[in-house]
Amino acid sequence: MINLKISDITQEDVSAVVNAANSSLLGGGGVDGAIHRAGGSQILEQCKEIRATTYKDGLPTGEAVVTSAGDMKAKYVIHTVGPVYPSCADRCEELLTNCYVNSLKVARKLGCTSVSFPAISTGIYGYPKDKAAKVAYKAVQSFLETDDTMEVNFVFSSQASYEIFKNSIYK
Ligand code: AR6
Repeated sequence: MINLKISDITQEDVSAVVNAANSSLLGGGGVDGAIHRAGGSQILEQCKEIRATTYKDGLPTGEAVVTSAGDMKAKYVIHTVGPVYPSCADRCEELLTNCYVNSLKVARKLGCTSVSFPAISTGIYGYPKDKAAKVAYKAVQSFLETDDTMEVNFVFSSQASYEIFKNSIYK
């Protein structure tokens, strides 16, 4: 099931919230800053551990890793790195698709029943919201064809972003 909603992603009561991180995994602005502030220092500690072990050179664009969600209601944070637009060039769609699919694969492995996504790359990373909406929706819809037990929420911080997404996916 796919839901669209206007909310602050840090308040989601779901198995996992997805973070629009950067490859350093050490925090930033936007959703990333909000998640680290709401979840507390546990998240950063676990991100540092991932950097010290599995991803010494940083998390590549399109990949996903998990930490706990600290003080948030969610159980997990799945961190993924969206493509930077337009320097992603002819790989923008592929890389943004990877973010959604790899995050959902991590969620499935963890036994998550509900996952909330922000509109990855559509803030600081500059991906046009209408184009990103089509890619995001298609990626999630195809994934759910193989796993229809998962509830996936697209969470928007404003009515305007919500409207752009809703209007783009049906075109
Ligand atoms: N809940 C839901 N959506 C939000 C929230 C929130 N609390 N806050 C912002 N948005 P962005 P990116 C929307 O910039 O483009 C960070 O510095 C926002 O309006 O968070 O992938 C990272 O460390 C926008 O539509 O992520 C990276 O360096 C969308 O979420 C970089 O930003 C994503 O905006 C990643 O940039």
